[in-house]
Amino acid sequence: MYRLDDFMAGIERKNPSEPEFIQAVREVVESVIDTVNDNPKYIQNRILERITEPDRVISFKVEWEDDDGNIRVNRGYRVQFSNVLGPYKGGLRFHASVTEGTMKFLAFEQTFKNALTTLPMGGGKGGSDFSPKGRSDKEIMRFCKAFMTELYKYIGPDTDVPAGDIGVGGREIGYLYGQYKKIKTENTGVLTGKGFGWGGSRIRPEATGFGTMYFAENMLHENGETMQGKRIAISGFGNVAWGAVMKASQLGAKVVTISGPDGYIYDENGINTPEKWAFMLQLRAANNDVVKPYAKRFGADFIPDKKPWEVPVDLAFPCAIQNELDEKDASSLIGNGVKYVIETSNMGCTDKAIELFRKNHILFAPGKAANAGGVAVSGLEMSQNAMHYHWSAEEVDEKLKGIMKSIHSECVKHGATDGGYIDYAKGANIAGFCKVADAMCDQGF
Ligand code: 2IT
Repeated sequence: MYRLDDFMAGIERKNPSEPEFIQAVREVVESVIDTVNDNPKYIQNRILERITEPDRVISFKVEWEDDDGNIRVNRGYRVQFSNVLGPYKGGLRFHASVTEGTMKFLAFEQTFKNALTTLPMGGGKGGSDFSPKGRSDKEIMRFCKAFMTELYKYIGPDTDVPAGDIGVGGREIGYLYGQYKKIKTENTGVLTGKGFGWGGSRIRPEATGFGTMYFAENMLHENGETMQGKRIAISGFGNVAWGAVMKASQLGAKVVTISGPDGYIYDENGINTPEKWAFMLQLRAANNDVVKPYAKRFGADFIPDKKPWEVPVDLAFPCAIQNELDEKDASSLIGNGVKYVIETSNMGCTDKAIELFRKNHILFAPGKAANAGGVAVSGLEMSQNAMHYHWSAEEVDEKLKGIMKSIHSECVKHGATDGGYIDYAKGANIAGFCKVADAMCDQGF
């Protein structure tokens, strides 16, 4: 018999000063502990101990030269968490906040998320504490090339397939892929999120944002509602927020906020035109980490140093970074009548915020379910690369919709409670965990 607090005390001892990893593990173990205790196979196979320990954590030095000729040193990481279901798969994050603990939490989450997609992918994550903010295009290229000069040793199309995450988009994937090819002379699908002209998949840039809206649509339908006319708050302004804003508008909803580290934009008219979407891409490409210029360009309000969760909305989509939405934000959303919170950043809500949503019966979708569309289309990119073929945008979009629908059904199946409330977080954790755990039992240790 496992007890949550005893098990977590062991995790805390083993992973000191990694609060995000401990938080991610606690969320999963809390959800699955009854399932584990009811299943002698999981106990005998020591699944809880084994599933919370990464296969390996790789850290390496990245040396590069800035535009003024100074030599810079950053730390690079790749955490290969689990390859039980397939090659390690997960993004690369370039952000000042990156630490070994961040990488471990993201790789752990990725393992269950990838399991939920039903595609054959294990879990991994990588990145660096390099901050692209304020860096020129040439500096980014030099950094990416130096990073890949180390990373290439550990990856391969059937071993470990990285992709983008915060600070790593199409531009960065291009430089990373270019360097991999220079070293290996190999045109393989070793990275996903590639440009369409050189092996990338249609819809991959949009996939995380589209996927989270498809997931939300499924939640609404489950509740007898539709997206039409709903007011939506979104945080962030990068790749994920961009896809989400576009799809929400296409589905007839009105997105009234986006945000950056400098504050948030309130656009009463809705962020609903191709010009506004294109401007978001410009903001991201400028590497300044600000959203304020949107306000001037489109006559919207800019609220400095605040988060968008004070705006009354029907649905909220945190799309920026871990723990961006806390207890206070949750209270203000609930006070303003929010009905659905769809976590789209990885672990975007604190545990106290989630507790409040549960207590108030606000439907809460966890990131590992709602944002799985990104990695799902990465999985489809791997399939297309392996076939030396590509599918049309319509074909990929249809597959993405099907995958999000099936993840939603899994959450409902495992997360339904007696009172009728659906605990999506619990459902996602149980569904993802059992898939990995069963495969571990099958494969031995
Ligand atoms: O968090 C994520 O799922 C991603 N950053 C995408 C990973 C991927 O391999 O496409």
